[in-house]
Amino acid sequence: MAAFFGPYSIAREGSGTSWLPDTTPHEGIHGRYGEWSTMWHALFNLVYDNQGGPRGGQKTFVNGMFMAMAQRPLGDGTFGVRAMLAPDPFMGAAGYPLLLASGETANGTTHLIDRQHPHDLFMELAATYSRNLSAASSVYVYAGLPGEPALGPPTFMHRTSGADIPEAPITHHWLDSTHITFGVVTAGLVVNQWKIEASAFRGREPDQNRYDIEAPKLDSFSARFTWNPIPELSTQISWGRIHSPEQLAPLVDEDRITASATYTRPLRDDVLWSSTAAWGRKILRPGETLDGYMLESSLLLKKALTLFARAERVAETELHEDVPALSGRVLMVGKLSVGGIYDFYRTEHLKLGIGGLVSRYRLPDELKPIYGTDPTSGMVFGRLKVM
Ligand SMILES: [Cu+2]
Repeated sequence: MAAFFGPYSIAREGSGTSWLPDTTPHEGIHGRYGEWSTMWHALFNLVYDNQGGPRGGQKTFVNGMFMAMAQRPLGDGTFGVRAMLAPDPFMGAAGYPLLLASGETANGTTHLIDRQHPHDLFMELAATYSRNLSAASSVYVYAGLPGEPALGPPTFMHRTSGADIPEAPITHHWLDSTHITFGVVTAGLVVNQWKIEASAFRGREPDQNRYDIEAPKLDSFSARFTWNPIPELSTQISWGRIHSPEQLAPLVDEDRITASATYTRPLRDDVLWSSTAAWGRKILRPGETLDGYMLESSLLLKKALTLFARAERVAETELHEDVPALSGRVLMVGKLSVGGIYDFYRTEHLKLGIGGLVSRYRLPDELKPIYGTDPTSGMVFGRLKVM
C-alpha cells in the first residue's frame, strides 16, 4: 500500500494527516481488489477501572477502535477513503472515571470532571487525494466528516508510544482533542522530510450524542509544520484558532499551540522503543493561558510484552470550578501512570493479552481536601488486537 499523502513509506502516516517516524511498524490486514488496495486493523480493551480517593469511582467498559482504509491510483496521484469507529458510546454518555481528566459534557449542562468522555461512534469518515510533484514532493487534500485537522501530535491511540495504554491522557484537551471534529478540510505540501499544511474545521467539540453525525462548519483554522529529520524522529509544531470549542462556554474561543517530538527506535532482536514528548498551550479568549506537558514511552519486547509509562502535568481551572473557594484559580496537577501488557495468545494478525496499570498524582495543597492526600488508581484489562 502506498502512502496517502506523498511519495514516502506509509509507515510514516499517523492519524488524520499527521506523521510518525519512518521506523513505525506498519501493521494491518491488507487486501487487493482490482485497482484498490485495502487495509484494516482494530484494538479493543475490556477495562476494569478503579480510580482512588473521594473523587474516584469504578467502572467496567470497552474502549478502542476499528479502522479501515482503501486507496487507488487516480491520475498522477492516490485517491483514498478511510473510516474509523469506536465502541466508546456503549459505555454511556458519562464515559469512565479518570482522575484529573476534564473536557466535554455528558448531559449538555455540566462539565465532565474526573471522567474521560466517550469518543463518538464515527471517529473518522474521510476522503483524501494526493498528487506527486516529483520523486520527493507532493500536494494533497483531506476532507473528513468527522475528521482530524492539522493540529497537535498524532492522536494518542495512533502513536506507537501511547497506542497500548488503555486510558486517555489528561493532556488530551491540550494536545490532540480536536481529532474528532465534524467538518475538516486540510491542504498540504510535502517536500522531502518536510510537510506544511493548513486546515479549516468546526471548532465546537462533539456534543453528548455520541452516535450521530453533527452538522459541519468551517469556523476554525489551524496550521502545522512537521519535520522528520531522521527515520527515527518526527517533530511538529502547530497552531490553531478554535471558535467556541465548548458547548458549556460558547462565548469563549481558544488559541492552541502545540509542539511535540516522537522517537521510535527498533532495538536489537525484536525490541521496539517509542517515546513522545509534547507541550500544549490553551489560550482562552477571554480567559487564562493554560499549559500542559506530556512524556510517554512504550517498550515492546519480542511482540509478547509491552511496558509503558506516561507522565503529565496540566494547569487546570475546571477540576475545582464547583469549589467556591477555589473557583477561578489556576492550579498545576500531575499524574504518572505505569503499566504493562502480556500477550498470551499470538498469531500473525491477532493478539490476545492481559494488562494492568497504576496511577499516582501530584496535587497542590488546595486540592488535597477534595481528592484526598494521596489517591492511587488502577486498571486491569484484557486486550484484543488485530493488526
Ligand atoms: Cu479524544
